[in-house]
Amino acid sequence: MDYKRLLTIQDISCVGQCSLTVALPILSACGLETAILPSAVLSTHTAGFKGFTFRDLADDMPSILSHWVSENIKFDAVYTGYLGSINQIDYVLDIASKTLKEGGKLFVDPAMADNGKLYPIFNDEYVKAMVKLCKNADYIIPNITEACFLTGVEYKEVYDKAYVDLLTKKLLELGAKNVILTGVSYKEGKTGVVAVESGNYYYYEHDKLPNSCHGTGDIYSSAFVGAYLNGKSIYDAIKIAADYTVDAIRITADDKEHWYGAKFEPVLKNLIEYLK
Ligand code: PXL
Repeated sequence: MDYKRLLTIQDISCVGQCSLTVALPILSACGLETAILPSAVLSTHTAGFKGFTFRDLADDMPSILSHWVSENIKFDAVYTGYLGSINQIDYVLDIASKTLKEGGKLFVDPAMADNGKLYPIFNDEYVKAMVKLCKNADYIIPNITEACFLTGVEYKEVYDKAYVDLLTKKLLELGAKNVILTGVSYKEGKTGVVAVESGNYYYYEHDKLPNSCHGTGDIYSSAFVGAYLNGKSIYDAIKIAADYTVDAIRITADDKEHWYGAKFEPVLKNLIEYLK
């Protein structure tokens, strides 16, 4: 059996169902050996909790990398999410170049913005650094807001296919080899995902639920990477990740207390089923 080993680099938000606390269980459910490199430790995520703690772990990255190099540790893929500080970008590029096996893939979710705004703590300098990381990626997985920040295209809530084509074209011009653009909605009650892989264009449209949850970008990207590394085609991988994310949002809908994340755990069994 093909058993792949992946490294994911993103923060530990101790509470809040995002980043590593989401990526690790999802990637494990996808049957992948998942090594982690925490980019930062926060008491909670930054979207709605007040007074969160933040410890940047960038300074640990060079010595972790040199240890891995001395042990000849290699990965089939590296998948990055929320990083948290500008000086991590060069370290992350160095880690990917020294630990990816030949033919290994770099997946970058430029987790930094949503609904037209950057997350707290990020600024234009961070966006520039993220552009540099995206340039080197095999797959980037931005939402529409992140795509706008990366390309300088004006953010719009209502748009047509020409606008989405402009975004994907500009993202590819940055240097990313393939693009997965999430949250692409052309009609009321529907949303979807665009993929451009090796010049081929795909769109998977699905229901847009009335509620939205924090952390669904991380659920989506983790499930996409997991499905893709299971050998699914790009279209099947964007579809499986979307169906699974919708399942998690759906079961969270009626719970007003659960405002900080999506209940992705009870539907992990659906993801495993979709992968069969
Ligand atoms: O889900 C993205 C994310 C990840 N990590 C932290 C965040 C957020 C979104 O706000 O605050 C710390």
